[in-house]
Amino acid sequence: MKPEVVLVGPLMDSVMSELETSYHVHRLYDPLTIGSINTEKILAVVTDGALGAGRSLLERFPKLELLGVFGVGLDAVDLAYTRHTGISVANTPDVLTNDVADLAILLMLAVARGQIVADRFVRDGKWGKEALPLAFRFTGKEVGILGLGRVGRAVAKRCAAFDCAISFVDPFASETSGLKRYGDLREMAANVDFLVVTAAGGSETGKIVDAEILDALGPKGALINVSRGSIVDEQALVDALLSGRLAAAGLDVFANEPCVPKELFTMDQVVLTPHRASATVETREAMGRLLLDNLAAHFSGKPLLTPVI
Ligand code: 8YV
Repeated sequence: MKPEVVLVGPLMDSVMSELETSYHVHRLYDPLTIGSINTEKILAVVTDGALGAGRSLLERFPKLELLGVFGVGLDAVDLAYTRHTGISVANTPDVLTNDVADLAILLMLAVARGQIVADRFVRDGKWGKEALPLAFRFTGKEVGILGLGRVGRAVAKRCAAFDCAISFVDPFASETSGLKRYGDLREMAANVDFLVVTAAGGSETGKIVDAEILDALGPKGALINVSRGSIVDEQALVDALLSGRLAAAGLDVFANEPCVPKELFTMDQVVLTPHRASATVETREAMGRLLLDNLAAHFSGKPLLTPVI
């Protein structure tokens, strides 16, 4: 008999078909079948980084053994509950690191070089008729990284190739290979051109990038966020951009996805992407493989490949 698994939200087709080959899959998001789930039989829940799994969801399945997360972020997972009840948790770290760091670089370059405006200028037929304002250089700029985990380090490595001066804030980082450490986020923000948010989301980092930090980053500074919208006070960000107290922003994540503050839509100094940092074919396939391999390991009595402790 196939183990019974609940899926919190849809996954890519290739993962879905392999999942359905090995498991009896119940879709929590399908109103037609949701009522027929025998909660006593569910042994695993599969979710993603954005949807996570809160206590009210996990509590519905008394025999739950495993939570598989298609993503690295665990801020939407009730880890206190999983630890307390002995539910194993596996996520998909490492395989997405490079793509997330690539997007951070893309956003910095797009912001500095005015890429979105330049593209629109050509498409609108303005080339040869109007002047396009000069952009700004990225090479050699000061980049401050908030959160020197896997993604933060990958961003630092890429910035080094652009001859940037790199600093970071991360009280837990050891082995920082010559990067400049700041103990205080405000102080770092005041000394960099780009503040890149790569810290994990969650209660400890909620809105730590607030009006004071944005003011320190200042009218020549840009905020880049590829981690979680919850880390930034979004209203303070909108206000700072509107008033020119902050120069620009490149944002992949938002406080209340998929809702984006509408004020940002008309700002040429802002580049927006819809939480797509890991959304490449290669990375999403690798994330799917890791998720499936973790499930297979669990149900064959082997250790998880990427357990969350
Ligand atoms: C994914 C993410 O977009 O890994 C994470 O924590 O937020 C992203 O990689 C997400 O898990 C898929 O919805």
